[in-house]
Amino acid sequence: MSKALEGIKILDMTHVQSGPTCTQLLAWFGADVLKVERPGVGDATRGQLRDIPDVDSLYFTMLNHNKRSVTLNPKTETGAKIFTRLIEECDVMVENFAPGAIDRMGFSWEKIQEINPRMIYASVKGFGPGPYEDCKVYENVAQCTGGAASTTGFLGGPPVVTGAQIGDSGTGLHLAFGIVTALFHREQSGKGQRVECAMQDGVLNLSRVKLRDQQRLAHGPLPEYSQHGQGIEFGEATPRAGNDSGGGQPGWILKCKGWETDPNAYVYFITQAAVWKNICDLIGRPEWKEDPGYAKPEARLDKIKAIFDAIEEWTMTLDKFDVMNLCNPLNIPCGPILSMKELADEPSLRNSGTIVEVDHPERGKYLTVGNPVKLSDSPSDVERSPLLGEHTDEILKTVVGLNDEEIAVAREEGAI
Ligand code: CAO
Repeated sequence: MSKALEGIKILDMTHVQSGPTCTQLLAWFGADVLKVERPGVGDATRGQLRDIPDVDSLYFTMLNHNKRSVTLNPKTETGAKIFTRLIEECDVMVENFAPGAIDRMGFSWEKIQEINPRMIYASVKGFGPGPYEDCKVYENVAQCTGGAASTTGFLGGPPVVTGAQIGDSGTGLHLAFGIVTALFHREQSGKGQRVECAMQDGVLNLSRVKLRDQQRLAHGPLPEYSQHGQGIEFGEATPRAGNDSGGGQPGWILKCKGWETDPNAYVYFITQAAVWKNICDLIGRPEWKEDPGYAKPEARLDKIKAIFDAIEEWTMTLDKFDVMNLCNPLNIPCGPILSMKELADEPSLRNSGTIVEVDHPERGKYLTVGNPVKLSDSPSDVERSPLLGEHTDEILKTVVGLNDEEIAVAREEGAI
């Protein structure tokens, strides 16, 4: 079986998280990703959040699997020549430097097109065109400016950012989709094009149900928000909704047995209308099945908090996995709150390749995520991240076409 993106060469100028997420995904699918790093320095994340002295951090390794590393400074004369050759040879160039950094290296989009009209040039920036287009942006800035933070947290409390890296990894995923789309388009047009993803746009795309609710507010209160049932008025903007479900089926996080000492002894429970009768029987409230105050979803809306309190009385008597095991056969949607420890130890995630163990020459064995997208005919294996400049000579010889003497000169000049 061949890899889906075999034969595609990526000139990877990415660093930190958003861009590397994108190119790692393309590498998992079989693209040959050449990660260009500053000589002697490399991607800053190699040295950030280190757990072992002088060894590439997990932050770096978990974002740069299946890539080859070449050190190169395109700002030197020889470096610029080598970089030009790489642009000629590659199909896609990806970067997520601060706005203008690639232009300052002397490689504008116009110049890149001139060198290779088939090149797809993909960038992540914090913002699209507008007042903030020149700003540098990190994950939480994107979560805050993209609408996620204003709608996350509990009513009356401050905005909250989420641990899921929707600004960085989320935008990287959007970018990968844009690149593959542009590659598909190139098949017909023969031409490359520019692909741009702003982190603010990516976060807003993922927060769209909250923009939906913003517009619904113009027509009255949002009955499925539990604040409505508690008689709390809505303001002008979509409020923070705690653990309310983002959709039409009410849900909440409920305590399970052991919650007093285990911070993750909780379950997400959804009172899906279609299985209401099953829920009533399961929690010992069979009278709610026919009671006009509870039987229909609309009748329950002003009692959501009290209903979840009653369900919680039941879940608190059970282990979170027992809740799931009892609900599943009755088609009641729910999910235990799984800690990172529980996920790391979960055999089914190891079997599916969603969590994999990788061996690294300097750090030894560690866990990482595998490709979450599974293709039936194109497997993707996870290979360890490269050491800084591990493939410099190999790439300069086989892709750029330099000989040993030329490589030695480039090294002496500090170009590689
Ligand atoms: N050789 C020589 N110089 C290199 C180089 C190389 N191989 N690779 C990068 N550089 C230089 C760049 O040319 C740039 O120099 P100038 O500013 O003089 O032009 C500099 O290194 C790095 O640029 P930067 O401003 O992007 O880096 P930073 O650490 O200051 O900022 C970040 C980091 C992430 C805030 C910024 O890159 C950014 O806003 N990126 C876009 C948004 C994004 O992706 N954010 C998510 C990051 S993940 O949390």
